[in-house]
Amino acid sequence: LRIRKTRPQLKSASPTSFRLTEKFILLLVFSAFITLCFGAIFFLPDSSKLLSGVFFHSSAVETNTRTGTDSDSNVAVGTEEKILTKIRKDHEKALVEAKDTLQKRPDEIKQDIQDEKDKMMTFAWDSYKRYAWGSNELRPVSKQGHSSNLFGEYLSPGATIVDALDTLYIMEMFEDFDMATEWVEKNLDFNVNAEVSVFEVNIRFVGGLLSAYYLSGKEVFRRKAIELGEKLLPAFKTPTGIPWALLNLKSGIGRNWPWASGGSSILAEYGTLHLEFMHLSKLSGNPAFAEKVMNIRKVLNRLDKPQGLYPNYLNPNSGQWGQHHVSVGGLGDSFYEYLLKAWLMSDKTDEEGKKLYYEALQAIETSLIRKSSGGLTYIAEWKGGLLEHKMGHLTCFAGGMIALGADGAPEDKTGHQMEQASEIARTCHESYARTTLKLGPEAFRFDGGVEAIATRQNEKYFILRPEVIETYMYMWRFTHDPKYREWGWEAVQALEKHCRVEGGYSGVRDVYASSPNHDDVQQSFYLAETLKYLYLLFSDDDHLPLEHWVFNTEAHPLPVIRKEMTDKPSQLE
Ligand code: DMJ
Repeated sequence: LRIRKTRPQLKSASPTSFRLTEKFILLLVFSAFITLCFGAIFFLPDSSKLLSGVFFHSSAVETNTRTGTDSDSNVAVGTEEKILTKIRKDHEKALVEAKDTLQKRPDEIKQDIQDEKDKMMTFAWDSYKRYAWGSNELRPVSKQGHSSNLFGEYLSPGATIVDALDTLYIMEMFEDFDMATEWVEKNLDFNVNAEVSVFEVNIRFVGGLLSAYYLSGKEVFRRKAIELGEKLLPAFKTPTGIPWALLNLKSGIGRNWPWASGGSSILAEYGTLHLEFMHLSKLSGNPAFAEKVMNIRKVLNRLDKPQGLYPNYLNPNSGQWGQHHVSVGGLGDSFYEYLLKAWLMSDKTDEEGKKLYYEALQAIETSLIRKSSGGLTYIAEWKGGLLEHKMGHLTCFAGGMIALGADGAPEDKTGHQMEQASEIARTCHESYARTTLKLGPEAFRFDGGVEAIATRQNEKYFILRPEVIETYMYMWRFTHDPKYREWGWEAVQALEKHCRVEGGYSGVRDVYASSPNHDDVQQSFYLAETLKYLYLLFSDDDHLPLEHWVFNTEAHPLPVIRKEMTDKPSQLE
């Protein structure tokens, strides 16, 4: 009704209904106005003319500025020079202000990401809930569940649920945390005839359950973690006690990956059980867990290490090294991380862990760390005495690890190690910056005329891995250099632009392509690690302080075990 009433009123005011004399007067007023505007330009001072040049492109101003020969023009030039100087000054001031804003930016970024993290985690989690609830992972393009056989096809899956528990809690998404808890109570069952990867189940499931217990105090997580830990114990039934890589949870029969050198177990797998198993002993009162991992140390201590390095392959029957392939990336990485963290998590009482870590780091520095001709520090791989000048995305976690250990470094090496950590962070940032999508390749090389660039097609993919952001998070905590938050923000933008699809976040097949080709997998570690480290990068330092919490290799926080600590989570700071 209101519309009908209004419309006729508008119509009656329309200019088409003016009489001829009124039209004529209007025309006169309008042309007088236009004449005044143009006239004003001629009478305006020079400074305004210069400005008007912006709109009208005054060629007169340009000519005078360039020649400045006759006296009249000299006056104009003098005036214009003043104006130009002022403009230059204003410009400089603006630049300084812009720089200031850049300094301030991390705070603004912090706000952005505090908003964004909710959006990112909520979107990743909601998509999983909607399309893949109960499956291991989500296929965000085809919008369905994905059963990665890393966890065993029949193990009641839900890897994303268990991996994301602590992130939900830390980000205060409590309704979702409760929903995930209920799923664990009702569905997470280990009495299944399934062959699983001991390493993956330990870092994602045992680690995820332990963290959820320590954060929330809910008994179900403690019970399930111990139950699962007990299921893994048969993996250690080998002549040396070095565990099998794969284990059938029902029969307790283990074996190694068929592709591993001469039936070997893998350094990064058997060497990444220590933190979780120490906590399992603490929580269960059963010393067996701690004994198993301490025995691994004993076996390693007896062996000769080529140039002080640890080969990736070790035969669990003979106790001898397999192929002499050394890597701080895939197959080796988290073994080194767990030596350092074993010491830190023991309230710095595990002196052996400390010694082994710093010795290993020294050997890595001597034999694997190199600087490219363009000045980028990288960690190469070692194959039978020959260096392969390649660094994996996985290896980028080492920046954070070296920074974390720098404080306790022997022989005044703290500064040196911090420098090394920041150089590695820079190199890994470069590996992102030198791509089209601004996301890092799986591996990048420093040979054949390239630096920090993937040259092989099968090394150009990005699967939402966390290691580079993990290093930014540690570097930020130890230096508060704003560039780490800037770099983290760049990663957020790239993830949003290229990995976000309708049904969640997806990896991409080629980071150098002009547009993303999605791999259709939202990895569970994206929620466990990538989004958590991003969140912590923009949180205050007292949010999960590093003096009290040690992150397992899947970013599940475990408390430092104080000598006087009981197993009650309420006693944690
Ligand atoms: C994670 O499962 C862990 O960080 C592991 O140590 C290595 N790689 C993935 C993520 O890239």
